[in-house]
Amino acid sequence: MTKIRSSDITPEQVYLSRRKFMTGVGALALLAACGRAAPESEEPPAALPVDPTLAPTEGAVAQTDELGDSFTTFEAITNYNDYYEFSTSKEAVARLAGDFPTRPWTIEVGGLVQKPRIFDIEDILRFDQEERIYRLRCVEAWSMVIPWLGFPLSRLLKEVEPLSSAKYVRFQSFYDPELMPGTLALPQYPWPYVEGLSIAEAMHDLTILSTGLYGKELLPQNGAPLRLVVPWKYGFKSIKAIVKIDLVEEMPASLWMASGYGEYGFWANVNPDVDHRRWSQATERRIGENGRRETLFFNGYADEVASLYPNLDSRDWYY
Ligand SMILES: Nc1nc2c(c(=O)[nH]1)N[C@H]1C(S)=C(S)[C@@H](COP(=O)(O)O)O[C@H]1N2
Ligand SMILES: [Mo]
Repeated sequence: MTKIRSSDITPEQVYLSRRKFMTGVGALALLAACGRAAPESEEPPAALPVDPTLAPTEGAVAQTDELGDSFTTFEAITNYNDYYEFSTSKEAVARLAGDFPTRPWTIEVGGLVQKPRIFDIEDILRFDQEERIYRLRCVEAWSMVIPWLGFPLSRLLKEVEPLSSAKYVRFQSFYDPELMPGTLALPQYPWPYVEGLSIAEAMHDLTILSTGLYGKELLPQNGAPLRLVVPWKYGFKSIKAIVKIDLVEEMPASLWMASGYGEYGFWANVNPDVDHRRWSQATERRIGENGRRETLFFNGYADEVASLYPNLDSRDWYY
């Protein structure tokens, strides 16, 4: 007699069967629990296409983004990671980050705000969490579709009451060379990892702080316990393991800007027509698929975000 061990059931299978259940009996309850209907949820889930090759649970539904692209597997999302603090080898990050301690954890939010505050990660988890299905487009021309859990960054920022003099938001990652072997291998990098957004970008509804994916808490390799997700920009903007958020007047220098390697600068909006110095951005490899697909302007989110950028033709927005 064959027994199914619980270790044979992947988080993806559990997640998809739970989603199927929720679609059947509780889609409205789910929306209510989310506190806000995510754009993806406005479609009746039963109408979403099903990719049979990716459906471990018979009849599982609603496993695509709004363009009909299938979710990348949990396996791939958690084992193919860019996280230079641990390693430049994407396959090695999960193992090297495995024991990274994500509790206790605090996030200091300050700078040009009325009410600076230190949030405990438990405070952060009390914000209503919702699902956001986003494409993640790495600058290295690969991409995934990830069902994140999180909440709009704007909700956190409103709590600290930004001053009108604040023009940008600066994010900083946790940094401890003893826990992060990749930083010792790259001593020439200006650690800690830092990224930034304009206030308008930070307040945009698509910009989230993420605490989980596939219905589970984030794993260290994906930036636990708290990371940024900005789906219309190259993936390096979506900074992991955030410990500090500052509202500032001047454009902050990101790690990549400060590195002096001529990498992408501050704006880094996805654009198939603006190439990296060393490779084309016209196409990308979707992890789990064969061949290449065309890269989308603003990673497919132009309708939502193009209005953030006056004079869209200026190359400056895309590098
Ligand atoms: N602190 C930190 N954040 C980071 C990175 C990093 O090296 N360090 N890599 C970035 C890059 S290049 C990408 S593509 C995404 C990858 O996120 P994922 O591993 O969860 O898919 O994380 C981004 N956030
Ligand atoms: Mo990346």
